[in-house]
Amino acid sequence: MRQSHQLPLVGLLLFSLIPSQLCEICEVSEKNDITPLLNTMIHSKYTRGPSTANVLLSLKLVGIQNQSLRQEMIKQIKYNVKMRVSDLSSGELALIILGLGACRSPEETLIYDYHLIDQLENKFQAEIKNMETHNDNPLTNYYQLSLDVLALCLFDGNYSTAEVVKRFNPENKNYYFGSQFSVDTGAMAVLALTCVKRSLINGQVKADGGDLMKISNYTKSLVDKILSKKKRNGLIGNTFSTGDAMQALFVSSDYYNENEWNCQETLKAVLMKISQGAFSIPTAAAQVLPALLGKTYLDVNRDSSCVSGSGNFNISIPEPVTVTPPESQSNISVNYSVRINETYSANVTVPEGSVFLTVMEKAQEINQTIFCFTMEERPWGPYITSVQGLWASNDDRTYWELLSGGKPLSQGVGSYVVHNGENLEVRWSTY
Ligand code: B12
Ligand SMILES: *[C@@H]1O[C@H](CO)[C@@H](O)[C@H](O)[C@H]1NC(C)=O
Ligand SMILES: *[C@@H]1O[C@H](CO)[C@@H](O)[C@H](O)[C@H]1NC(C)=O
Ligand SMILES: *[C@@H]1O[C@H](CO)[C@@H](O)[C@H](O)[C@H]1NC(C)=O
Ligand SMILES: *[C@@H]1O[C@H](CO)[C@@H](O)[C@H](O)[C@H]1NC(C)=O
Ligand SMILES: *[C@@H]1O[C@H](CO)[C@@H](O)[C@H](O)[C@H]1NC(C)=O
Ligand SMILES: *[C@@H]1O[C@H](CO)[C@@H](O)[C@H](O)[C@H]1NC(C)=O
Ligand SMILES: *[C@@H]1O[C@H](CO)[C@@H](O)[C@H](O)[C@H]1NC(C)=O
Ligand SMILES: *[C@@H]1O[C@H](CO)[C@@H](O)[C@H](O)[C@H]1NC(C)=O
Ligand SMILES: *[C@@H]1O[C@H](CO)[C@@H](O)[C@H](O)[C@H]1NC(C)=O
Repeated sequence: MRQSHQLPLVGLLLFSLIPSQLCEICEVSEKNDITPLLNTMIHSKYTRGPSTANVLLSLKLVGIQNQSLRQEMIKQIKYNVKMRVSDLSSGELALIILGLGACRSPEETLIYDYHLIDQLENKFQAEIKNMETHNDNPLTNYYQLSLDVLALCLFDGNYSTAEVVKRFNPENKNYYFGSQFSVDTGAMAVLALTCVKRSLINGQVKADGGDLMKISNYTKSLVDKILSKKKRNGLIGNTFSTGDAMQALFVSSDYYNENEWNCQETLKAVLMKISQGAFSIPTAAAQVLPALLGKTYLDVNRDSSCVSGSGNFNISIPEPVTVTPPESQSNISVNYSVRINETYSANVTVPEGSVFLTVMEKAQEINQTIFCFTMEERPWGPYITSVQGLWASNDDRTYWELLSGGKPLSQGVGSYVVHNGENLEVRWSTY
């Protein structure tokens, strides 16, 4: 059940002073339900790849101790920090700080050895500066700006509350992609704003009185927007935003009524998706796991949360079952289009069970000029950066949107499995 605390007179202020300890957050009762997530995270080559910080953060938050894995991940992060810290985006660095710093473990010292807080302050400033010179568009996005504020707030970095108040107004366009409110983005902002609010109340950060009021107001408005994206089945936004939304709702329970959100229902919907194999990407698994065990990114700097408590359990993780692909594959054909101002189409034949990327590669073989594309390996898989030589740009808010039957997909080209007769499209879009 969602927390059922009653604080009639004590009210908002006191609640904010003793945050979340009071909450009885809903969490999984059957630990086996999360085994597929752990499998994905632990037995994956990606553990050494770009999603390392996210996986480390997630495993530490829920108290899973696998020393060999942990050492491997820290080694990877150390390498990234040493060799290419200037190439890291602000949010990537923020996640590294959160991952290293979680649970007051020995590797926390790396944050200070490598001056990561200073570097994050600079990267955050660069985001703001880009907004000033590029029509309010950050270098990355508001999901990352929220991660930045969160990491600076939790690890005593220097940030301006006035800047946060100025930027994080819920009406800011950066919370939206197209006309759609981004639940993931709003949820991460709620976590960041909650941290800032707590610092203000505890007097750790100075601000004028109006800031606290505004931050509360923003939080309320964002929580309303998140709840308005609740689906009939309990998911909030889509499968992949629900974990972040749960975290946001855990820390903001004084901004909505108990009857506005049924945590158990949402939990059940996520568990259903897990059983269907929806979280097969380590980043996806890492993002959803903390919420399922009642944890949030705000627990990162609390000593108790990782060392003991209900989150800490002894789980033995079986080797994943490797599925052998069927012997004789049949072929399917799809109608693949690239849409810029004109639409270019081709009938493409691929083996059954192929992902979107295979279609794009096949199309490129058919006609290199019109179907050529580039991609980048990201934590969520391959990300399409250009098609026909036309490059996506954050400064212009342009990207290559993926659609099927005219509807945007909720997975990338490396994950989405195509169907016979489907109309697939990559469309030059703005967000
Ligand atoms: C911001 C954002 C975008 C921006 C990215 C550009 C920008 N301005 O930063 C825009 C709006 C362009 C975008 C596009 C898409 N996105 Co997006 N995006 C996000 C968001 C909100 C934050 C990502 C981030 O910065 N994370 C923090 C940094 C540190 O991590 P990062 O992984 O390095 O971030 C980079 C990549 O993730 C990449 N990226 C963004 N989206 C996607 C999607 C995929 C599949 C891949 C491989 C990479 C990728 O851009 C980020 C900035 O460089 C996440 C939400 C989330 N929960 O993570 C969704 C999210 C990652 N996106 C998602 C999806 C589905 C898409 C699209 C496929 C949508 C579509 N139908 O076209 C496209 C990508 C198509 C392509 N070209 O390959 C899903 C992925 C789910 C999944 N299982 O794969 C998420 C989780 C949202 C959701 N809940 O559905 N996205
Ligand atoms: C610990 O992680 C390693 C990978 O580094 C993995 O091989 C091993 O199976 C994990 N142990 C458990 C108990 O999950
Ligand atoms: C913190 O940043 C502000 C500007 O954002 C600057 O004026 C101030 O001197 C900084 N303080 C420290 C201790 O770095
Ligand atoms: C909160 O924001 C809304 C919309 O901007 C505004 O109408 C309202 O007066 C604000 N409330 C407070 C307490 O600031
Ligand atoms: C954890 O599991 C391992 C292997 O099953 C076992 O040897 C160990 O005693 C367990 N530890 C605790 C604290 O239960
Ligand atoms: C599928 O297509 C490939 C390549 O075009 C071809 O070699 C294969 O025989 C086809 N398979 C079937 C079952 O038709
Ligand atoms: C493929 O899709 C394009 C764009 O939607 C459409 O114009 C074309 O007629 C379709 N081709 C076939 C064979 O269905
Ligand atoms: C699409 O057409 C519009 C209007 O003709 C033009 O301004 C724009 O540059 C074109 N876009 C691309 C990517 O070619
Ligand atoms: C696409 O190509 C396949 C295989 O060549 C063929 O069976 C199918 O009828 C074609 N579809 C369209 C719409 O032309
Ligand atoms: C590729 O498509 C373009 C535009 O439709 C066409 O001019 C060109 O001849 C095609 N190339 C091949 C190799 O089919």
